[in-house]
Amino acid sequence: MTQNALRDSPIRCSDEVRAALERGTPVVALESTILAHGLPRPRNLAVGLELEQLVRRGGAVPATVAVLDGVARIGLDRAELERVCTDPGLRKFGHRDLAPALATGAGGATTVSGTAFLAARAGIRVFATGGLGGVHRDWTSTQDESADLALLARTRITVVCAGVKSILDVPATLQRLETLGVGVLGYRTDLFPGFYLTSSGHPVDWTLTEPGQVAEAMRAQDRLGVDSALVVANPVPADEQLDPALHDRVLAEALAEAGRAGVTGQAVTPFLLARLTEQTAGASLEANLAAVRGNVRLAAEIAAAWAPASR
Ligand code: PSU
Ligand code: MN
Repeated sequence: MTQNALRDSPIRCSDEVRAALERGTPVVALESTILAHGLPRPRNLAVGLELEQLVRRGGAVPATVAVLDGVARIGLDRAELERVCTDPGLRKFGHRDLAPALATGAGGATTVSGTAFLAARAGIRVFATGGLGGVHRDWTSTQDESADLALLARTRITVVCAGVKSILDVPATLQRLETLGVGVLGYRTDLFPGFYLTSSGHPVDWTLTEPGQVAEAMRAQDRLGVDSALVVANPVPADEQLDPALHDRVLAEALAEAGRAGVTGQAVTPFLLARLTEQTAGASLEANLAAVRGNVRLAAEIAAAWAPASR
């Protein structure tokens, strides 16, 4: 998109993000659902600030994405980030929610699908998150598959993540990514990561080992006209992962509880993440944060290797 088109766009970038995009210097988009609905308060604000700091240390400009008062925003100041982390009225917006939110003046944190949509429209190519949404384990009865997958199938953006949340049906999600034509690259691993766990046990077809190699794959997408996302699957370091036996036991309990409590739709993911944090006495939270930090650092390196100004 040209910068003129961006000026007429309903998407408002912060001055810092706009300047970086105009100069072609590195930018990393960050999602806000993980802050507003995925992490407990008040830790979420500290994490939001820390992630932005990590992006800066990697030589890139952080662009946290959210919808505030019916305006799609890319790049938040401290007060706005505080709002995202404290406002109990803030909703959870996938890309399908953006138009009605703009029409009604509503506010919400953006999921992977909402964030990737807005970031790509603004010209941001690299995005860091924790774990993607995907196919839920009870899909045959609920048809619950995150809108993240379909959006990534038609958005040229590079998403750095620690795989998909382990609360999901991981092999079914990998199959859907294949069907949808979304590229999956293991970063220094030939096993797909398991979000809280270093490995999900499932293989990936591609292993890349350097940020510059990922940037080359992104340039190849441009040359070929490939219009889908690249998922860079970056495992949590083994010494920071959740104990796999604890993970399996607590997850089984949380899934059974969600079933009994009749939790459905958008509420499922936040419910399960919160139950896991409680039942592991915070250990799942620490593993989640370790994964996100690693993803944000790697995203900054990829953004630096890819940025037009660094070529
Ligand atoms: N990963 C996390 N915490 C989260 C999420 C992912 O570590 O809160 C969020 C992301 O925003 C993702 C969303 O897009 O969960 C998926 O939700 P759903 O399954 O309702 O599509
Ligand atoms: Mn869902």
